[in-house]
Amino acid sequence: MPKFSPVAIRTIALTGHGGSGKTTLTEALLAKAGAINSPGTVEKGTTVCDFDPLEKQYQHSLNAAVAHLQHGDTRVHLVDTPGLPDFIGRAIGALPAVETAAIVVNAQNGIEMITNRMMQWAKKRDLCRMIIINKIDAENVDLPGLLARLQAAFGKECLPINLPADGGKRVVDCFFNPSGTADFSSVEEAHSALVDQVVEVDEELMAKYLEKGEVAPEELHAPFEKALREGHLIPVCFVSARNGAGVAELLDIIVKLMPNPTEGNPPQFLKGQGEKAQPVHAEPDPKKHVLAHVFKVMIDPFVGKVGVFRVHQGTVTKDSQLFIGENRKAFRVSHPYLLQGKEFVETDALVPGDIGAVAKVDEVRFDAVLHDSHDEDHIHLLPLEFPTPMHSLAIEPRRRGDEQKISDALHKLAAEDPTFKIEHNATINQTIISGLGDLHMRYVLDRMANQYHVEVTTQPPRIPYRETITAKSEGHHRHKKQTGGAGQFGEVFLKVEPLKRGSGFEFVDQVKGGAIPHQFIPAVEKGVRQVLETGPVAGYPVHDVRVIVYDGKYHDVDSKEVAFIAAGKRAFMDAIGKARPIILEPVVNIEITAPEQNMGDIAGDLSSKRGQLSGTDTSAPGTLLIKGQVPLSELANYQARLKSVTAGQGSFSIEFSRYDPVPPGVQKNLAEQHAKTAVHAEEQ
Ligand SMILES: Nc1nc2c(ncn2[C@@H]2O[C@H](COP(=O)(O)OP(=O)(O)OP(=O)(O)O)[C@@H](O)[C@H]2O)c(=O)[nH]1
Ligand SMILES: [Mg+2]
Repeated sequence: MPKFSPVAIRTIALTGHGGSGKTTLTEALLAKAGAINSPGTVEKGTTVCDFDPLEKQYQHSLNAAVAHLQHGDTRVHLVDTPGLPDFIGRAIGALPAVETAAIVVNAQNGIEMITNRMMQWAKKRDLCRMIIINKIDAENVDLPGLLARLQAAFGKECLPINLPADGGKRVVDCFFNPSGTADFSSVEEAHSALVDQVVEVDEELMAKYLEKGEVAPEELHAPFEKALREGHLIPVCFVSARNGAGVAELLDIIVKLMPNPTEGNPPQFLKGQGEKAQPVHAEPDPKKHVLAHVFKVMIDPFVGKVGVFRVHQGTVTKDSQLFIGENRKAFRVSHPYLLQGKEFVETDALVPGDIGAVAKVDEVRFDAVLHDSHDEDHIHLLPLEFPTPMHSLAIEPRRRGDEQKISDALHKLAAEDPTFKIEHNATINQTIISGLGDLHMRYVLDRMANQYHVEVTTQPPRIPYRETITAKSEGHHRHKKQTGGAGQFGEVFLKVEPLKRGSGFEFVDQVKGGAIPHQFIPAVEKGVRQVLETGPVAGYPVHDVRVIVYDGKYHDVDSKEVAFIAAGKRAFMDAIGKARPIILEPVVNIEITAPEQNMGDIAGDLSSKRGQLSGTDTSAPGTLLIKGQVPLSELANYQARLKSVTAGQGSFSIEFSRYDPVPPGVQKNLAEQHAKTAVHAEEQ
């Protein structure tokens, strides 16, 4: 029998902006519960969760890490996630593993980019949310102001469950035993606000409350969970991970008030693909078939490939035979583990709510579903939405002959990281890697060097321009070649039409009466697709175009595949040339945090870079959050520029917004550059 039943388990992700103190808070919680002897620090590189050498070097979490503790009779799993925008893919990936997302807010910096995003992502995934305001010990923090800003940003359902007292040295409870004096606001008022909010989800209780003016605390539990589940309540609590204020209280809140696996909203599984996919509800019942989801894959130097998963249904034991997704061959678990950072703790059984790990299973991959029945085939999780990788580097091996090793290393890294993409451009024989930012790219290169011992040279970020057309037109080509005996013949007529931005490419076959025999249509499409890779204006990929092939001619003897590939290609080039082709560039949303007095300089700089401001907010006293949009190509060296304008105080993050046409001057430059390199390539 497992020691903990699902109702005695809490599974929580600590999320929030980089530097808000999630890893330090995990440390404080583990130490307070006695799971570790004393808390380590990020500065010394002694924390449970930042165990990777690169995490110690960067002093930031780079991947989700898992730890567990016991408080009373309850087991708590904590998932410490990265908060830097460059590594946010790993935090998003961990959301389906938990009932509760605790969004940690830095009391000094206030609401930051990832605070906003995480509140939205967690809501979209139907998670219960709580807000933890950390660093209440720090100098010059405006806690009442921050609470008001959180309520303005995320709604009146953000209600304090405790309040700071003695100038941030401790907290006073506003829910269980509301008495005492806080540094601001009133404990009684905070208590009634919470009760008022909770009873709103239960009509009977509300009637009773209105009549009697109070309700017993036990009666509040079920509606409290309902309010959390429905997003009708977002409890706010205060802590200092550094001096320990509010940490014991937070443990109590997690155990007494946060949902167990039977009280949360389970993630959405689907059976089958596309429109036929049917929803599958995982039930947190240890007796049912196993359904678990792998949200992290890591390579451990001692035990090899490790899959970290959350059990949503059934019980995983050492005798379990599990299938990975559609694989036909099951593997025997043998050693189910709990994780304490990098330590593997062997255990008998993992039940719904538990986070566990299996080692030495090569086929395990990020986002895989583990199950123990063929009936559960083709089950997958509702896909997660990740930010688009916008930062690209062209890489080349430093040593000849390393190509294969580099490709292997890159694919292993991509298998762990949903926001890292690899592309090989065959035309110019170049490998392009893309991720979420400079630091993400640096991390990939460091991992390649440290772990896989391959080094590469890099070219500056390549902007992923695209080409598209703005008008309908027609194209035609007759390919005819007579070389000695056998000839080549193929003729193609086609039309092109612009599609909505983001639709990609469509190929339509409207050839009537076998003017082009059926078996040659794929060849025509192949020829057309060759052009898509390197567009006619400046060699960038062509997007958002429909090609309709409607007529052609063939020859009984001389028509061959190659002839129709060539004809399709030329006909498409002919059509695009007449369809007013343009170059599109990526535009990003940018959020800049900087001291108020630098606002003028930052705004001036952005508008000189074709950028637009869309709004400003006060994130903390004296600090502004500036939002805008700017073409990605204008952000080269922005880190350095912002640093010099703000004397090192500013920071920024970007995310993809949309593709827009480039101004004519820019298009002319890009086309000229392309013409030059094309000539150069031909000369070689
Ligand atoms: N004054 C004060 N500093 C804190 C507190 N908690 C954390 N810090 C400091 O804040 C910095 C960032 O802490 P981390 O725990 O690494 O923050 P994080 O949220 O894990 O950051 P990422 O891993 O980048 O997302 C470190 O220098 C900590 O020592 C706190 O309660 N008070
Ligand atoms: Mg961290």
